[in-house]
Amino acid sequence: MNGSRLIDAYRRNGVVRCHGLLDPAEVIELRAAFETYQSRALAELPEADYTLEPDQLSVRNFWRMQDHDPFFRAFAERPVLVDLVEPLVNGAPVLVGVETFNKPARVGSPVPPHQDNAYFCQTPPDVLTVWIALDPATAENGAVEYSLGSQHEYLPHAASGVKGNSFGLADESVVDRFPQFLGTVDPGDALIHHCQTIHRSQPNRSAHSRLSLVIVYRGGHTVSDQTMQVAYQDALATAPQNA
Ligand SMILES: O=C(O)CCC(=O)C(=O)O
Repeated sequence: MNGSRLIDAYRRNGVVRCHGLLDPAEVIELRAAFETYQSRALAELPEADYTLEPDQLSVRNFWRMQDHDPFFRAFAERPVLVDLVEPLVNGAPVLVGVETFNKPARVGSPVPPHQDNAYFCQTPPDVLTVWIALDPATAENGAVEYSLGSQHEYLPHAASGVKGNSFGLADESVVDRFPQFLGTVDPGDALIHHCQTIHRSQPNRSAHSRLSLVIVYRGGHTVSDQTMQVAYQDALATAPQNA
C-alpha cells in the first residue's frame, strides 16, 4: 500500500494492515532479541513490567521493554517506523512504549474489547499502535479483531477483571454497530490501529503461539487528560496486579 492510500485507509477505518513491514532477516533479528529478553527478563524485571497468564508460568505481556533493553528502544526509533507513523499521529512521533502480546499456545488469554486511549488518556487522540507479527496470527490462535470506523468516538470503559487488560468497554454490545475486521497476518506483517479503534482477541486454544511486538507512538502535541486518568486509576484500584 502506498503512503496516501495507507493514510486514507487509516483515517477511514482506524486500522490498516501492512504486509511485509519487516523482511525475513529483520523478523529473525527481532525474534532473537525477544528470546534473549525473555530468557533473562523474569529474574531481572520489576513485577510491574510483565504479566503472566493465569497458569502463572507463561508470559502474557512484557511492558516498557524500551526501558530495559536498548535494542527495543532503537528498534522503535528506526526511521522506517517513525516516518511511517508521522502523518498518522499528525505530528512528530514520540515513543510511548514497546510491549508484547505473547498469546502463548493453549493458554493465551483473551483481550476484552477496548479502546487503547482508556489506558493512554491522551488528548487529542493522536496516538497509535504498530502491532508487528512474529508468528502467523490466524482465526485459530487469536488474531486481533478490529471494529472498523470506531475510532471517531471515545466510549465509556469499566474494569474488566482481565489481568493485563484492566479496562474494557462498559457496554460490549457497541461492537455490533461496526463491521469487524480480523487481522490475520504473517510474520513481518503489521497492523496499525488508532487509539480509539475498538479491538479485541479470543483466547488461544491452538497449539500455535501468536507472538506480537507492539509499539505505541503519540504525536508530540498530545497531553494527558485528567478526567480519563482518574477513571483509569479507579479501574486499576479494583483490578488484579499488572493490569
Ligand atoms: O494482541 C492482542 O491480542 C491485543 C493487542 C492490543 O490490545 C493492542 O495492541 O492494543
